[in-house]
Amino acid sequence: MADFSNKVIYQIYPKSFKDSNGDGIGDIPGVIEKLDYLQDLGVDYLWLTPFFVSPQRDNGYDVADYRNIDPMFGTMEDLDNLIAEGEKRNIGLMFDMVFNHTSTSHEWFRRALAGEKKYQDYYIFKEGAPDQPPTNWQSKFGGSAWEYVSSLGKWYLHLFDVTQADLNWKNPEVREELKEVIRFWKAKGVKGFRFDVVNLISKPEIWEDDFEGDGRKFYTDGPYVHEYLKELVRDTGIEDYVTVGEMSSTTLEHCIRYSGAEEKELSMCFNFHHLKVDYRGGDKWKWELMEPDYMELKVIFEKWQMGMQRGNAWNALFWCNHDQPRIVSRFGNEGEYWKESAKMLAGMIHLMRGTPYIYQGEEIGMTNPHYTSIEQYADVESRNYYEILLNEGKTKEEALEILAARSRDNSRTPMQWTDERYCGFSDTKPWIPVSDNFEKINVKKQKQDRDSILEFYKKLIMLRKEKEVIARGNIEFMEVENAGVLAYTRCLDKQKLLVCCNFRDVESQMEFTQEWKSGRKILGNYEENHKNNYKVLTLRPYEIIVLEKGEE
Ligand code: TEU
Ligand code: CA
Repeated sequence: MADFSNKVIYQIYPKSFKDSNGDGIGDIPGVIEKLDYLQDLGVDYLWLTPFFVSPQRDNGYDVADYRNIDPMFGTMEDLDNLIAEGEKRNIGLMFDMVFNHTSTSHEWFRRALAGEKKYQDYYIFKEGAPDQPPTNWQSKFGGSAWEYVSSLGKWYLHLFDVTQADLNWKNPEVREELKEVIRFWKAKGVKGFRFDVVNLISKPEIWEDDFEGDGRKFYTDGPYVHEYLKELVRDTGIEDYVTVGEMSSTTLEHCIRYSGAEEKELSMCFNFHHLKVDYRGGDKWKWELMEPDYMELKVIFEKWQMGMQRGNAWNALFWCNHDQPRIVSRFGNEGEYWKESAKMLAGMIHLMRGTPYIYQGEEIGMTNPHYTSIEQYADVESRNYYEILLNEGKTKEEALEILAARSRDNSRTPMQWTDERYCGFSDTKPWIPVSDNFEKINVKKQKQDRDSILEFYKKLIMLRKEKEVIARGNIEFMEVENAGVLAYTRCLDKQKLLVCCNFRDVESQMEFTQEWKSGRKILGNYEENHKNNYKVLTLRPYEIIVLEKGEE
């Protein structure tokens, strides 16, 4: 497997990145317009979320044609142009393969509904009475995971929206079809692939009810998932491409196999355990407000970083993506310590062992948009759960307060380029409302500020290129009593770094060891030097300090 340890990947949600033709919807020509900005930032790959033909029920994760671009995003020529212009800037493209399910508008599903047995076997259809779903499993977007088709007298499985029918990976014809999709985009010059919820593709042999949860225990990291991944990678020759799997509700053991250097499955994987420390209860219920448990966060980081290191496997490092609220609103501070906390969170994750991902707008500290009415929300998951919360007896205000913290739309608002109307994203009203703070938080303002969050991200990316210890060094966590302080070292030969992060909005102390007396500060988010007596290090609110000890 190739080494992507010193690379940085930037995630673009095209619908909200830049609108080039004034229809209020981001598009591929808009991405091309911003390639110089991305080259200046210093990123190596661009992961674009799906722009394929889709009814947009789940904003493109409901694919109706894997080989064609949806006209709302542009033309195939625009795509060829993006790949070519990216190449000129040494930026590779990573496309998002949604292979667990297709849209019910896909030709395959339409032919299945028309009664063609071949295409019914592309999906998971089960005989059954109209009032008796095959299992009691729940969709991740609420409601039953089964939909009855009366014309066929059968149910079909949809782990997500009812318009997203799960594919039958047991069928070799399905696996062959999907390999052809990879070969098609490989031939076009695509350099990497993200595989959407790829650890859900292997369904169980026996279909049974789940009396403790929503059914995920039966299909998550399923019986043949590793075989399917090995076959897909081998038969399409993408062992040395940059590949990342989104692993929903997975385990460390499986992630060591998914991204193990010898396994020849994927280059790395996303897991989400660190983004559930503010979720409560079974299956980690998302739709309830809870303060983040920072002690649990530290435990999770240590378990996964050390476990993946021992397993010779590779992490995708991230806080943000198109499904998660903005991290500075979630684990940082939107007010007095907005800049410090955004920088601290960035440094914490970028200096760990793995390949870091930057989600559009994270590099300028974009926050949640603070929507106040359900009409502002577009996301199918959010709108479904708004109704579920009301049906559970929550008031509209309570439900809206939960959505304002949890909704996936928090990260899907237009990228804030300038302080002009519609934040420089478009010259017409965007498909989703702009965040209420775009005049204060935008690229144009931060490009003129040497102390900006944007400049801090550039420094982090440069450090990763300059210092091999960041890309390839071993990681070790320091025992720190204080629940609000996370500290770890990175070592490679004689190079050593110490990274100390204060999660708190108050001063926090951590024990300091004599060996770091000679440490040189190479990165921080406060100007003046920190006070320390080399026994106790005092960290200011949301302070990050990075010390280096070189050859001695
Ligand atoms: O996400 C899968 C997934 O696990 C998330 O949807 C998660 O369940 C939810 O957002 C947390 O509440 C992938 C894509 O990233 C997401 O955008 C798609 O909606 C989903 O798969 C279905 O394709
Ligand atoms: Ca457009």
